Amino acid sequence: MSQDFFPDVQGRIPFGGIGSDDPLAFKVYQPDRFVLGKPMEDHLRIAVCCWHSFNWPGSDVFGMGTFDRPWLDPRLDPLIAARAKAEAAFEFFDKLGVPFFCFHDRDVAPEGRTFAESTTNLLTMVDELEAHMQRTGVRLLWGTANLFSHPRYAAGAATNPDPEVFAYAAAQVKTMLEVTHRLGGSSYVMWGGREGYETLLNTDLVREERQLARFLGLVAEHKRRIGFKGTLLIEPKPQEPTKHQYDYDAATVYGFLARHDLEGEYRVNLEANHATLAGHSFHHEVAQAVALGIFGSVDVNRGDYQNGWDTDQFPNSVDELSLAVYEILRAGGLTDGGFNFDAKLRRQSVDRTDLFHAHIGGMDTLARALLAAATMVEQGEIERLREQRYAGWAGDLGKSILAKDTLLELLAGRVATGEIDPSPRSGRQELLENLVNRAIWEVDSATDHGDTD
Ligand code: XUL
Ligand code: CO
Repeated sequence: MSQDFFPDVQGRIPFGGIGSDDPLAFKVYQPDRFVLGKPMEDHLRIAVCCWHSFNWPGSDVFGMGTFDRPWLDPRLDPLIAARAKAEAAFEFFDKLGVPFFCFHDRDVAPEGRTFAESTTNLLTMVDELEAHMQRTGVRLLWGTANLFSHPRYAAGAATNPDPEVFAYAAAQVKTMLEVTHRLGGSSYVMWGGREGYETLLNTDLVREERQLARFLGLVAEHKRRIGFKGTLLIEPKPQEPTKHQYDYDAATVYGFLARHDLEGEYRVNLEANHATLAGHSFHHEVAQAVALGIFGSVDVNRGDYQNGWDTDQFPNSVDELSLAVYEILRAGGLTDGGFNFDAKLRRQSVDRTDLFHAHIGGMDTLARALLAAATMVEQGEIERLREQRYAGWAGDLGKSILAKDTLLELLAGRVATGEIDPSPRSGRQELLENLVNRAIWEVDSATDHGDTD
């Protein structure tokens, strides 16, 4: 008989519609609502993360944990605590009604005194997770190894100056990749937590890049060896905790993959707050990854425009998210990726029920962004204007340039005679921005009237 860790919520969070004043009901998210021919749930593939939501006590660099999390009580035996944590997590996933979860090895099982003991702890807990997954139907979106918390990783994992640390990290990833495979995970994530530097004075950039490439090559090889069919994902981030992280952004990751013959082996897991830390919009990162053919999955959250670190707040801007979701829909939608809430509560949100408020708000925001993006796709006007802007390239001149059928001399000759004499044309940015707003507002009015299609 499992404990009731979330007594404020009895049963599944219901759909209440936009008119509902029940804070514990969805306003927009309806898993089985059809959008562009498939259920909302299959478009969004939402996951809850175990680290922020179940393994973090609400501590920060200035203070201790603030949250009411009985399963994190340090006086408990570590494995009893881990079992209680798994029970709490699955009770939450089930009540929230999400199809997926994500975890690091260290989120679900305590680190032992030796590697062998850590692995035994992990495999014991994987048995428990498997039973919870079977009981609730909640699936694994992705697994990952924590290669950044333990002091051995202070100078990085794959990029560590000590090859023994490389080997230790390799052993940890091997185990977690196999665990992810066993649990039927859709993909496997590599976030290079400390794969970067604190000072260039002690750093050999050439060596560290080679080490990282070798590590990723070994992981790809092991994936094939064990027959794991999921996608390997690199999660870009420009800095924090290191001063500079090598997987800076989607374009940097792509260049790295191309340089090391790893194209086709990895895609990216893009996180909204990592994009903004890199000086990009999340929209930019998604569009860039799609353009490079490496878009994979999303860690959905938001940053704070007034400060420069990874605040990992729950997303609440439909305006921003609908642009990113629009790019994903244009690219054909998510395949084995998903939207993982890599987001955490504020430290003052001490009640366990705050976890529900945070996820319900995030899921409603995502659902509305999906409806707005689907409206933009259905109306087709933005796409039509984009295509029209490049129409010249479908003509003889454009075709001959791209077909390498011309020379600078020939082009110059036609310009010199006045045959080619271009005139400026509007980029129509404001018109396009208005079309986006119209789509967002149309969603408002549909949901205002309690439409549940
Ligand atoms: C850290 C971060 C990680 C990865 C998984 O910024 O996003 O939680 O998502 O290791
Ligand atoms: Co993340």
